[in-house]
Amino acid sequence: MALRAALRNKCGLLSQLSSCGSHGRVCVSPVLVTQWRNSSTSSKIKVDFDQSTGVAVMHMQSPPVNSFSLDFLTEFCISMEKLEMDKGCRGLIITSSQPKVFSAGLDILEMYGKSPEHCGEFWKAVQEMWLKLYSSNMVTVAAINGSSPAGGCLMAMTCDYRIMADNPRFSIGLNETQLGIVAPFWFKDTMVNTVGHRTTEISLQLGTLYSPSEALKIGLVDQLVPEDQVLTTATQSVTKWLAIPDHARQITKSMMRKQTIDKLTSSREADIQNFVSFITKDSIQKSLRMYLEMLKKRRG
Ligand code: CO8
Repeated sequence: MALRAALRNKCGLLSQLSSCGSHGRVCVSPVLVTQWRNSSTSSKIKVDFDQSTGVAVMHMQSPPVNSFSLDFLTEFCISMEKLEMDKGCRGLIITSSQPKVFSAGLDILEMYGKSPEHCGEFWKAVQEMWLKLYSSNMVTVAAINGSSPAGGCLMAMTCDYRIMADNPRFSIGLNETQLGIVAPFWFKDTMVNTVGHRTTEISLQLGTLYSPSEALKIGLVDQLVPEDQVLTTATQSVTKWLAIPDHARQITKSMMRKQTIDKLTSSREADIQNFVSFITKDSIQKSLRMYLEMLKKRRG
């Protein structure tokens, strides 16, 4: 709790600082920027920033499966704000330090057996993660070096470009219906923007998890490479994207994404209320319990 409060205060400070720029670029104290240079480690996220290339690599390091807990999401948002404020940082690669898993998506334990107030706070943090990443001025590349179901897939789709390890054991997709829950409209919109309406319609209803080669075929990921080349290929891709003048690329990105972003920003509170009333229903709590038991059994 203390960690969260501290992180929230920092986040608030950074939000205030970040409000004075146009197109998301900001006026910020050089002291803060200098402190951030090179590398930063919090408990769940490690960021390495290469000043010579202007590219930061964010390593998710929250064992066992990089699930998005409230603390994880808070740390993620703080890291994003810091990077966004640093004019020298133009590109971001997101990857995992965990073997075999990019991210297992939302932490189910944050939605199971929790108070409505907690669920509301959690959902606000999920929204914030998506808003920060989808509207980022940086070139964002997901280096998907493991399985990436549900919220993990959302995070990858929210980046500009996706490179996945070509390992048939890994899977990616929005599998929410398999848990008995429903992906909210902005998850759906992000997938429609990535793979089109028809594919999203089928894949969301069935809760399909795709193998890397299937994901490439439907355009859910852009490139497959051997596992040990995911990060180097991501670095090469960012370099290519950074050859385009920032302002032209950023305005183009904003033009493509603004409508989808505005839809959530104009209805954030209602979306939180919807989530809370849905997730706290007895029937949904029962589905989550069964799913958690299934995960445990599968392990045993
Ligand atoms: N949340 C919490 N704990 C999890 C999660 C999760 N999402 N995923 C796995 N775990 C736990 C497991 O229960 C297990 O715990 P324990 O060690 O206590 O037994 C531990 O992590 C390790 O898991 P596995 O043994 O399964 O690890 P593997 O490496 O074999 O497999 C996978 C990794 C493939 C990621 C696998 O764990 C998996 O499939 N996890 C479930 C992923 C999933 O279905 N996530 C959905 C989350 S919901 C979401 O993101 C969007 C919700 C939108 C809400 C809409 C509501 C209106």
